Amino acid sequence: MTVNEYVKKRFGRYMDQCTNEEIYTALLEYVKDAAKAKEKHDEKKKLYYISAEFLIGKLLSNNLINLGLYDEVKKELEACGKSLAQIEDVEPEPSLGNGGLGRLAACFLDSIATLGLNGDGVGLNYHYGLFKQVFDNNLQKETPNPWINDTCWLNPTDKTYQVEFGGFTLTSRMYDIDVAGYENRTNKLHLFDVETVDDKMVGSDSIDFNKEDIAKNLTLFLYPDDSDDAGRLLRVYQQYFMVSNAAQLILDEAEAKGSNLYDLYDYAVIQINDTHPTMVIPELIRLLQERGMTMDDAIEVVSKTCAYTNHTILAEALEKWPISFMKKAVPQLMPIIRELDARVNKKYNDPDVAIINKDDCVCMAHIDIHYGISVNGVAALHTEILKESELNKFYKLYPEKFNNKTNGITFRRWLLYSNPELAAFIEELIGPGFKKDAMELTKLEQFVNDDAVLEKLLSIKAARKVILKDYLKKTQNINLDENAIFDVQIKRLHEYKRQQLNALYVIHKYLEIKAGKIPTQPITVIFGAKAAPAYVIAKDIIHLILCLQQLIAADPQVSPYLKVVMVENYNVTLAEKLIPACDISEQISLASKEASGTGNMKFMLNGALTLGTMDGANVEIAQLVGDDNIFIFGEESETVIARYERADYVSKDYYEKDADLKAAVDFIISEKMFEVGQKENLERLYNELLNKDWFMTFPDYQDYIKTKEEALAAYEDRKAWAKKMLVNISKAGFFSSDRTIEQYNEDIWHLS
Ligand code: 26V
Repeated sequence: MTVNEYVKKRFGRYMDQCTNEEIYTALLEYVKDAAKAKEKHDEKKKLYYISAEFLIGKLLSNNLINLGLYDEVKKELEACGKSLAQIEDVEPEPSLGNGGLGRLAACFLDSIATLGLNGDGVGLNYHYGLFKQVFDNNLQKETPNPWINDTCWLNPTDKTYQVEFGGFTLTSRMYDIDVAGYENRTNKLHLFDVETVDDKMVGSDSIDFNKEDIAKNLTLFLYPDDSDDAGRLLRVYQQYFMVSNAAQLILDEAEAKGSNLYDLYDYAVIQINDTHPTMVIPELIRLLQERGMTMDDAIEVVSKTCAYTNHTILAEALEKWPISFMKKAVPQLMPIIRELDARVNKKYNDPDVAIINKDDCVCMAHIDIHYGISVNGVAALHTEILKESELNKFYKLYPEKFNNKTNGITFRRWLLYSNPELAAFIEELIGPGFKKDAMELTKLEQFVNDDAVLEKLLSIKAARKVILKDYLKKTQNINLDENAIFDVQIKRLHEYKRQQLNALYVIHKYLEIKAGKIPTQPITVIFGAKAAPAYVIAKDIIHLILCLQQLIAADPQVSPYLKVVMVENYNVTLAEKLIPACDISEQISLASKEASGTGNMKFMLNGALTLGTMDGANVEIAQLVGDDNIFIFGEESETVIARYERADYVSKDYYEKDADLKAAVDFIISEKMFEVGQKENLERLYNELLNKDWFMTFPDYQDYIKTKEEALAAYEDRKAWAKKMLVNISKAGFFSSDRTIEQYNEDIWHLS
């Protein structure tokens, strides 16, 4: 059946008589039917990728591409005078993730299906996801981001479970989203929800709600504010709800396929995405005991089924739940957790590796490490840091469990969909093989001295800048200069990612221009970032950037040469537009702090050059492309780790010794800034930098300025720059999530 026939059947009219909303609705059914035809149900063993976040982005075009229907649907729409781009505008983007961790989970689901592996995602059906960011008076405000309606990708199922909490029981329902692999099978993303949730607890312009009434608020938001106990406790309720449903589903499916549960690991493998799903371990043990197993047997079976991925070394992000929370929310798990703790203590007698710590908190990661088959980091450097410092004691106990799985990204979304111009050109040069085997991109190296190819790469980049300019004009009324160098930093706002360092560069450049030093090329520095609602300094950094944007735009002496743009509500859809248009990819975290980064990979694939520290996967990018094709600056992780150990960093010393740095920092609290910004916020940020600067921006400041200038100078030799772009694209194949998933399967999952 053609799309037009779907439209006719649904609405009684053909496409040319229908609204975009109606066509979208019909296309949704069309895609769902096509995806369903590719489901498989025959394999014995299944992977369950449990994650509190799946940042899936819009799905219409991606599904069409993966199902091999994109070109024909696009043509059919065009023949009726409709454009797929306009239909896509109808689709809301669900914000079911914070950033890299959730987007990684979405890329992984794509690759699992694309490789033909039997693996489903399991998570939660948040009604509003993460908040929608709006700017008001140069400050971030948070509003709800509803995405569930009658025409969305969720398919309700008849699967329901009982989930028991301390003092009450909720009935869940499972909703499924199809995950169509690229020219391969369809898997599922299972999202659990509870029918008593009351969307009306939330107004339209605020994300405040009553955190006490769990039955009504359980799945309203992703990660409610964790600055207070009520928010933190709600997160425990969410996590248990997620894993109790997952565990019941896993046992049901295994039994249905003939498992006697003593052989559960032949039917199921569970990947625990960060510690958020850790309670699946005690929950499975509990359910297996309920089904007649002894504690010893249940622990043994579960310990052979679960694997854990660590995504951060930041101490404040390693979950430790107070026993008092656990007793209130999930009292039935506490005896099991105490037993798991007792066994560890008996065996090792070391409080550092205990599950319950001296403050009566449950260390979630410790459960995963003791009672799982695998512990992996997400980039080579990150895994080394886990082994050598953060988790060293555990590494000594279980060296065989530790392994690295460098992150990856799906090239379907981040190249074929988001940059069709580049994808088509690559295909022209090396054929279509790179779509299935990303390592074929190395074939591009043969064109490194081909002027016509280099010219074309530059012209594609120029065209993508115009596309971005038009898009930002239309959607956010932002004016870009397509002739400027686009320098882009898009990621969650966090001090360790150091947007503040980039902002200091902007101030430095502004002051230079004011002093008469005019850049040879106009520069546009683009930011996109949400800050956690309770993260005060992160919000102050957003305020600083927005103030700089306003101040510079209003200064005719500076604005022709320097522009600062902070896009509102940075999300997957915006990333798809920003990344293909970028020249310089800012990856400037404090070395040792960014576990991997995945934006860095997307930029490289799209021919942007990295300006970054030796952190996360930047290290592997640098090794692959070589020193000539990347701009590296700053102190290395060993230096940073040693400085933290000595605890002798004094930011003021740097400030006092460096007049240029001092001028940039002082500008934050200048009269000019107070004219556009809030004194309180700017002074707080100034004081934070001067008296703390926990993520050590000052020691890297001069090297950053110098290296950025080198990058800007290199940009002027257009041919040399294009060569660097080509090398980056040709080496990006390693960062395909297909490679990552092959390694997970080979080393951990062992699916056929
Ligand atoms: C969590 C939290 C929770 C509350 C307090 C502040 C805070 C700060 C950081 C985090 C990070 C959670 C884990 C995470 O998102 N990690 C990211 O995972 C990506 C995929 O592996 C990786 O590319 C990023 O480098 C890593 O930051």
